[in-house]
Amino acid sequence: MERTAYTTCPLCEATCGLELTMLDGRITGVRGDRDDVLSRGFVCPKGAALGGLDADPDRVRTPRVRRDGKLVPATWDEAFAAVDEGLGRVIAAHGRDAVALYLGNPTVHTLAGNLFAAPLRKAIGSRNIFTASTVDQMPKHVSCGHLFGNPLAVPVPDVDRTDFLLVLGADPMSSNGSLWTVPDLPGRLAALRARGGRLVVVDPRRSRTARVADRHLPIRPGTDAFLLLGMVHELFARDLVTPGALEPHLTGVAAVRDLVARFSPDVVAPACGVDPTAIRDLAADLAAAPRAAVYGRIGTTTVPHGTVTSWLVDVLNVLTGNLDRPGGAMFALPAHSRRGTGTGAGFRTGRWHSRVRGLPEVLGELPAVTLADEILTPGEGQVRALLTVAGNPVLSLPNSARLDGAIAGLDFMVCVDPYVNATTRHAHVLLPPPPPSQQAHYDMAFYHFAVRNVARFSPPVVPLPPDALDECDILLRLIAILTGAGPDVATDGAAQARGILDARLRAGPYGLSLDRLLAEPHGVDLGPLEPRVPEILRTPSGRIELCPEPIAAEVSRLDPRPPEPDTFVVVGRRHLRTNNSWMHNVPALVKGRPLCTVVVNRGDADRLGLVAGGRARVTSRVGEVELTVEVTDDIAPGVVSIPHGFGHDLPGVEMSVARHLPGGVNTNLLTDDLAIDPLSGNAVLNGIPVSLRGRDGGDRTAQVS
Ligand SMILES: Nc1nc2c(c(=O)[nH]1)N[C@H]1C(S)=C(S)[C@@H](COP(=O)(O)OP(=O)(O)OC[C@H]3O[C@@H](n4cnc5c(=O)[nH]c(N)nc54)[C@H](O)[C@@H]3O)O[C@H]1N2
Ligand SMILES: Nc1nc2c(c(=O)[nH]1)N[C@H]1C(S)=C(S)[C@@H](COP(=O)(O)OP(=O)(O)OC[C@H]3O[C@@H](n4cnc5c(=O)[nH]c(N)nc54)[C@H](O)[C@@H]3O)O[C@H]1N2
Ligand code: SF4
Ligand SMILES: [Mo]
Repeated sequence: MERTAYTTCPLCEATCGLELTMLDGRITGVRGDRDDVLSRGFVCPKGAALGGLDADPDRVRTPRVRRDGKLVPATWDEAFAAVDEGLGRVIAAHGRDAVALYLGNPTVHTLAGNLFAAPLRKAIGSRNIFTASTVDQMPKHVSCGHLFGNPLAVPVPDVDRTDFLLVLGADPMSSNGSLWTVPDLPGRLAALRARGGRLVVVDPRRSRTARVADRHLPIRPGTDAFLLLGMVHELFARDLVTPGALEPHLTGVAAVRDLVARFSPDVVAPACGVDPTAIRDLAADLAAAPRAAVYGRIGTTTVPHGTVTSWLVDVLNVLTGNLDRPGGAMFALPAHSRRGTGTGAGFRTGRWHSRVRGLPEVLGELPAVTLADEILTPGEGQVRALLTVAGNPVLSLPNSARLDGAIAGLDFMVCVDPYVNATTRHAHVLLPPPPPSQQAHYDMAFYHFAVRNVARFSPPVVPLPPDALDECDILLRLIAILTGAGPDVATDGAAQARGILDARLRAGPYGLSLDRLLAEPHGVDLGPLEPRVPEILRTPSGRIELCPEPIAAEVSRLDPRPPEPDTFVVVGRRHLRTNNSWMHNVPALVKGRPLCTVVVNRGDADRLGLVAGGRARVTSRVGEVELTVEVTDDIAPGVVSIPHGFGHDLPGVEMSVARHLPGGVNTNLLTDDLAIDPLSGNAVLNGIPVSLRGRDGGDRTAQVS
């Protein structure tokens, strides 16, 4: 019989509430839940395709163990015994640092990952902990760590109450927001403009978000730090610095003024490619707006000075008095969190360093760019075994051909993942979590970045089949193995997860409980964001430290230089129907025009003799790929765009739709594992120098930088 069920979309950071139509244990229809307290009926094409993703015939539902070179079905007991044997062997012979862990993006979406990834990291006892954070947002954590003493205190634009929103290096109309849980952003931006507010977008591409903006400023990739330094300079020069209510909670304003003194708009303009008048006007508009917020994402983090850029975003919020006030950039207060005391030990990085490149630890992990080095370089502490949870590093990390080869040579690999993909095809043991319909959901991570305080718990809409294992149990059994309790420990992960969540809700700021949330399938609205300074701060001074020493030192090394002539750089892009590397196997999401193309500026294409629909070769220091060309006026000259997450046609991949996508290539064959943001170790994925030529090459080659 057909029935209706409510759940939370687990696919992106917007955390939409969904109304599902269920028939015989399958999702047959998906709509946005109109009664949802946060998403109010919004749904995107990915959420609408949840049924297809949930029931994907290529989804692995039985554990696999490698026998005679093949990944063959096994029982859970056999699989965990193989893990115990394999990891035990490596640890006994080479010690715990020989085991590396890579946690991928969905670990912050699942209850299992949110609750049990931390104890898993601890149980491994290795310095070689890696996550997708260092190919994503680590610069923001480092900058917030230094500013607020609290790396998880990331302010978000209070879009529903603001008058002026400045977006840099983000395309939330395509991504639906990131470090900003903001379902129905299209509706919220339309409301902003309808009430007379303005949206300005800084992006080398005329992205979907740029298209709905009042103003689009193209910028040279990787140079937002210079634009923002010029704006901060202008605020001081025009006496527009007005921290307002933040004043008593602030130190370091004068130091920032001294630091930016050499970065006038005229000095930075040639480096970032934005006209000095435009920089001055932008600073003036930001200062003049009654309530304003500055927001930066991938184009401000996965770039050479990601931490400095992320810091400048919040320096602007602070100096204009917009941090922590309604309509500005505010901090959420999740129902499962605790209020702080306003001071703490502060933040530091580099408590240990990576063995090969000496890169500093950040938040207990090492930069993912150096995973291949740690596997390939012989010596004491060499990585010989890898455990991945919800990650596809072979497609996601830079210089992935090298990483793929490194992973292929490991002694032992365990993957917790529902697909045999580019990465997990190398597994010795594959442990598949159940599909979304069979997992409980509560967004422990994303409520920290929500535009409104809400709480929603979604129990599984389909009971777990007897031969499946909740992902909480998968992780708990791995923890048991790694702590020496053996492969046969009985766990009750789902119940344990509920217990922990209930306790945290009860101890939390709103005194909620799991029972209360179970009774409210559309979520509980806990109100608009409220000021949290100073309580959220954890700096030793109890103040916002606006000019932290490590960041100041990095700024003093910056050199605003114009780019070399005739060079190309590559940037990414996201499409509404994708999510990183793992949604290309759902026919509804990949139908139509191929999504993986190289987008080239019309003038550049003409000069190089490239034509729309023709082929181009793109070459970087580390590799070369060939793609179909799209020609447009919507990208700055000298910039080309290629999306990431494609390139599934590798031997052994069991994703029958994704494998055969026309033209899909892995852009991370081009990105360079040596290019990092020094303060966070984050990968540089945007602004990588490349050369570009038609398939027949010849004399139409642009210069490589
Ligand atoms: N060039 C370039 N590279 C990029 C980016 C870019 O913009 N440009 N973006 C970067 C960013 S922001 C990110 S976050 C990373 C992502 O990097 P990764 O996290 O390594 O990659 P994903 O593609 O998100 O892979 C998610 C994996 O989780 C699996 N999975 C899905 N659901 C579940 C589940 O419920 N449980 C478990 N255990 N597994 C599940 C999927 O099958 C897939 O293997 O990529 C980065 N790489
Ligand atoms: N549909 C969809 N949604 C997603 C994902 C997905 O793959 N598909 N992935 C999810 C994940 S893991 C993340 S982290 C978020 C990311 O969320 P966003 O950051 O909003 O994602 P992008 O669409 O990559 O937007 C980055 C923008 O930065 C621009 N850009 C590149 N380099 C620069 C630069 O140097 N300066 C400036 N100013 N701009 C630059 C690019 O042209 C692009 O428009 O999206 C999440 N949501
Ligand atoms: S916006 Fe994100 S959370 Fe909402 S339906 Fe789409 S994928 Fe799901
Ligand atoms: Mo991400």
